[in-house]
Amino acid sequence: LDGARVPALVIGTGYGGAVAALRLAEAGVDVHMAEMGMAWDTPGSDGKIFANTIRPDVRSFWLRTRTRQPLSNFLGFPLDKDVPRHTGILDAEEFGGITVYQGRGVGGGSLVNGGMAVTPRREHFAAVLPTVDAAEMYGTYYPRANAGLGVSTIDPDWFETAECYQYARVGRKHAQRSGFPFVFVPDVYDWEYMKREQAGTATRSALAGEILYGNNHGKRSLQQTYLARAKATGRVTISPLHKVTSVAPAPGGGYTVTIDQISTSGDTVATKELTADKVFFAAGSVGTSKLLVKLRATGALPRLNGEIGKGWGDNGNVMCGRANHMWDATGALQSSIPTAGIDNWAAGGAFAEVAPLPTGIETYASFYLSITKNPHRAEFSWNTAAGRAELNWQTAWKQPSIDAAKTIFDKINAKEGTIYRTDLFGTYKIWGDHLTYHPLGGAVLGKATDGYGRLHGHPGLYVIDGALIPGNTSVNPFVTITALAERNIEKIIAADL
Ligand code: FAE
Repeated sequence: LDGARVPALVIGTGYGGAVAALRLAEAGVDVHMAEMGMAWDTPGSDGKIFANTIRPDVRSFWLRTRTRQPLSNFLGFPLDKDVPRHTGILDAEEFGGITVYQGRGVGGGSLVNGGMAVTPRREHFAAVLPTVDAAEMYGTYYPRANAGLGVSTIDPDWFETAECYQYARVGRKHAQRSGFPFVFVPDVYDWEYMKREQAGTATRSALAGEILYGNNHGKRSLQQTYLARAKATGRVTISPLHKVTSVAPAPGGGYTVTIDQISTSGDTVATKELTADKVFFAAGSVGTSKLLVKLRATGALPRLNGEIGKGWGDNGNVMCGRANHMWDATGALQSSIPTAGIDNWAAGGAFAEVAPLPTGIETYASFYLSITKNPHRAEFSWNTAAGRAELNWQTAWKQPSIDAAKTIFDKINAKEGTIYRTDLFGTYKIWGDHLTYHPLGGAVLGKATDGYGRLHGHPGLYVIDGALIPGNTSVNPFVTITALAERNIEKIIAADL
């Protein structure tokens, strides 16, 4: 790798990166991918590649000495514990006003996410990506993305009887009794496999609480879909535990890319330099934004424009739980893959997933992750003295999200005669308003880049991940990230190669 010249370098192996690598390779271009996380292809001492949510271990968190679980408390007990510092799978990256959860490893967010694969309603698309032709997206690129990702919907008959979705049926009953539209949410999980988990004929994964730290079976992450196809072309190589730290114009054309190889305890073991004709930033909204604000401020890429770092949003994520009556048990066995949601976007600005609480015991709790129409947008900037990128999001900016979520849950609580849980995010705290799973923006399409992700000022540099999307998708984001990447790479291959 050191000293090599490559036609295309892709930074990161999440959705945007995987689409770029596959389509470039199919067009005959040799691609190298640098990924700061691990490969996640080797079982640990327990015979499993990924750890369980009930028992987080060394594999669970990215370079922390104490876990930072999204749900920090239960029945008055703090859940976090000490772990050895390791290049684990889930990064809880802390900025001043928000903790941003991200996947680390070959496959990016697809390794840790719920697999919920939701295409926004077409009437909302103009607000999601105002400069993109909706007819093209819904006619060509959303279908292409859904096919490439292996998206499907739960068998509705099985849903009615499956023990592991009792929590979702209780969620439906409460939503419908308050007059809210209830919808099935498609997913990339293999539903036939989940049926066998429930029947006891396959090793349990979704039904064993596997999700945040990876699924050992059943979930189709990018490792099984886009990245498998990319590798099968024979033109794509991936270097795990390789973190890109700089990109700058090379004297003879192209770009010099500086990459730190790191150990599993996070120490740099080698620094490499290669030259790439084209560089695709696919390090995720946060990773790409942090790199670009640094490269502009330090003079490595001086012609990047003033939009770099701007337009960042949290997709309006906010979580809450409700305490049900004893006759509304949600079940001790809960599938970790959510499959249904409450759609109050048009009326109240909230789309709430009925989420699992897979503790292994009956909790009488209903748990929800809401995606809301939050108008606040933050900006990344480079702090020269501290040598790090900062984000100016403020915790108080979650208030519009809480208000939107309350349009659903205040009404349900009034109808059912129930109350919010106050024990899940601390002591006497109702709202999980300190975090997001869905970082979006920082190099917005049509602002920091042209209409197809070409960075202004430096030909041959592209953004092709969630950083392009201006802060909100009205639903879970990865299908939109994938579809936009499919659209952009098609144009780039046709026009720039
Ligand atoms: P992403 O998938 O984050 O990939 C970026 C990759 O770049 C990562 O592998 C990084 O390790 C790597 N990287 C970063 N910096 C560097 C560097 N300097 N050098 C080399 N590599 C680097 O980006 N979305 C849904 O649609 N449905 C869900 O059900 C859902 N559930 C989620 C649950 C959790 C717990 C989390 C954390 C996220 C969830 N998401 C969900 C969000 C979704 O995973 C996320 O939007 C996408 O993964 C973002 O895709 P990107 O391609 O932008």
